[in-house]
Amino acid sequence: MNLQNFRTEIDNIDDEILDLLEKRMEIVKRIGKEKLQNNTPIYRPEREKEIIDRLNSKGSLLLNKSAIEAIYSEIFAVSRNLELPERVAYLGPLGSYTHQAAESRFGAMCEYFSHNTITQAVKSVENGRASYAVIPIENNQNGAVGETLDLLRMTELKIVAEIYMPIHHCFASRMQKIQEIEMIYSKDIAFGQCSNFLSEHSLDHIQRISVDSTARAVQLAGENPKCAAICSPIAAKLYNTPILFENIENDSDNKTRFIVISNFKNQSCGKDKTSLFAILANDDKPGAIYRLLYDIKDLNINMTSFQSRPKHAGRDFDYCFFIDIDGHIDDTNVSELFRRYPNELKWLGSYLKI
Ligand code: PRE
Repeated sequence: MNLQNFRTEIDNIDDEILDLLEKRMEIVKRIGKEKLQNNTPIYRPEREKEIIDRLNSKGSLLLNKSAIEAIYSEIFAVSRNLELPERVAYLGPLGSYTHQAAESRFGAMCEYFSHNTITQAVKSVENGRASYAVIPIENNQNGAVGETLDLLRMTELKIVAEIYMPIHHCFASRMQKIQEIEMIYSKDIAFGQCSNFLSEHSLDHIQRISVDSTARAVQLAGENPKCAAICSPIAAKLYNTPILFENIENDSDNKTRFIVISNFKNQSCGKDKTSLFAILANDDKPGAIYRLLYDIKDLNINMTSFQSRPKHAGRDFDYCFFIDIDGHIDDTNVSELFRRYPNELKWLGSYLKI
């Protein structure tokens, strides 16, 4: 068979795929109508997981789980947009790592709103302008994002999904010779994450300017010939700034966890995570935290994260706790935990554990 014959065969298969997708979308539209009538959530991560798991279990020889996920995440994004056009707020600017995380989950079809701060992104869901907000919550090198934890404590919105994204920084500049660079823009934590690269290339003594986001950094570096930026390769391309070095982070396992915030409750998918805030009464007395941790153990709940945050009220150096546990709020042991602390635990959402 020659190339032309192969291509004709592919064209025929593509026609069939498109016809089938059209049929799938007709059903999706009907589901959407029903959901709108019953006022139930459009985004159902547990159902999407069920579909991916089922397809993966068929044991395709050429399509592994990542390939199936990549294809279906776009199909799901198109489906959700057909049911109800999605509006997603994110911590910008355009090309930020958060923007990339948002696109990886919501695809190319929906409407995105960039915000300068995490607070503004969350507010735009609270006031109904967006249906979801995507914001960073922690990085495996730098720990928790305090602003996000504090907002979760205050808002009535819930975490409905999490996204883990590898973070690979590059060094971008219009200068061809790095010896002639006079200023480097980036985000403070990105400078720290690339300290080895900066030393190895004798860039330690160059003036550093910290800005809000790595995308903003490369935008500024792109406008000024003697400047460079530490940023994502996607942002460097977006702002037309040549990449001189790629993967310059100290640890190639650099990852950020992002969360999706919205105003509905997920159903359990059997592999869930629940986030909560513990604001304990009598926390100036011995054993206040012990009592909670004992109950978590007593109920056979696996705790996966425990972080303290300033209470911003009452005594100086007073703390509350952000906690992740395995399980869904409707699981017997998790709901029992909340029953034991009716006024001290705030439920922040139960969602598919990645
Ligand atoms: C569908 C779309 C969006 C949801 O997030 C989950 C699944 C899909 O495309 O399969 C359909 C649907 O809306 C549903 O099953 O609830």
